[in-house]
Amino acid sequence: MKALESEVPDAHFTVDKQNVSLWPQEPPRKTGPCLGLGRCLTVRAAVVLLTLLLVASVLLQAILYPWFMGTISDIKTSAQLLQGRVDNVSTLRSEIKRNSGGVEAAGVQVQMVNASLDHVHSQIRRLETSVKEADARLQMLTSRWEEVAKLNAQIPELKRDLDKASALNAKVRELQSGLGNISKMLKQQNDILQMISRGWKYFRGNFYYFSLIKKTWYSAQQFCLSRDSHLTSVTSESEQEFLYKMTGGLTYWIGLTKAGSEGEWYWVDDTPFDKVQSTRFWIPGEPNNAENNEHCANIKKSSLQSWNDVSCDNALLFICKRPYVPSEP
Ligand code: 2F8
Ligand code: CA
Repeated sequence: MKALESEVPDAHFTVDKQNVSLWPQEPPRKTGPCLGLGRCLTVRAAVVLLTLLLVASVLLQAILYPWFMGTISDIKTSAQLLQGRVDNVSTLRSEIKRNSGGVEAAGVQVQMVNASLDHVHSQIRRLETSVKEADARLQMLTSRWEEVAKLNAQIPELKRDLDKASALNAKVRELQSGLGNISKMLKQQNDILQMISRGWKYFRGNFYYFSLIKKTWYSAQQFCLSRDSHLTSVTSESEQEFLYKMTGGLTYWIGLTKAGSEGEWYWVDDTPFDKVQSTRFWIPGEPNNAENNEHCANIKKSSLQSWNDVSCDNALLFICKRPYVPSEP
């Protein structure tokens, strides 16, 4: 090896535009031939090859480096984009995880909303049914309303008819009342006529019976009682006048007595005896209770002053009196 180093000087090379030259430390003399032909070729070939390799390397570097660097840059960019997307995916995943609970809750709420919607839907159907029914009823009411409107239109005429009917009804009631009164009067007249046909006289609400036979005062009262009456009382001047005019001058028992009392006059039909008002009906000087035995009174004269007291045992004509009580219809 040392021998070779000593024999071969350090190689230097230059590259110009057309040639690649390889020479020792001291450029060889061009005039000197290679020491050995084979070795020289080999060296030259090696030099050429190395040169070519170097050139190729330089060219490759010159060409491929930008491409390579661009590719790396693209790869970096892609990697950065990918990293960004991975980050986005991670963010999205965490958000999805975070929102999964919300999604589940939202799902439950959606189910609830769906249930509510079903309920609302069924209610809407029911409402639709109700609306249809209401519509049918409304139509029915409308038709009835029209009927009512027609009837309302007839109201004025009906009111006039009603007024006429009311007036007629009032007249009918008036006539009925009149008829009732007439019927009542006819009934009363019939009652009076029946009593008159049996010999009774009628005067201002009372019937009077003027006997045809004579009796003692007590027997006469018993007879009157058997005819739902009493010996007559006299309570007014008109009644007194009626009675004395009917006697025709004959003497009749009346229902005035003091028998059984302590000297006080009383009416046998329980009418209160007005001593003062009755004074005008006595014959002047009467009652004198002649022989201390005159305890019953009669109508002796045909005048306002017609009463006389006599013994109750005398037999005289007598007058019965019965109040007229209209019978029920
Ligand atoms: O003068 C009055 C007197 O007249 C009669 O008696 C005489 C009467 N008696 C009879 O009628 C029975 C009395 O009563 C009367 O007071
Ligand atoms: Ca007398």
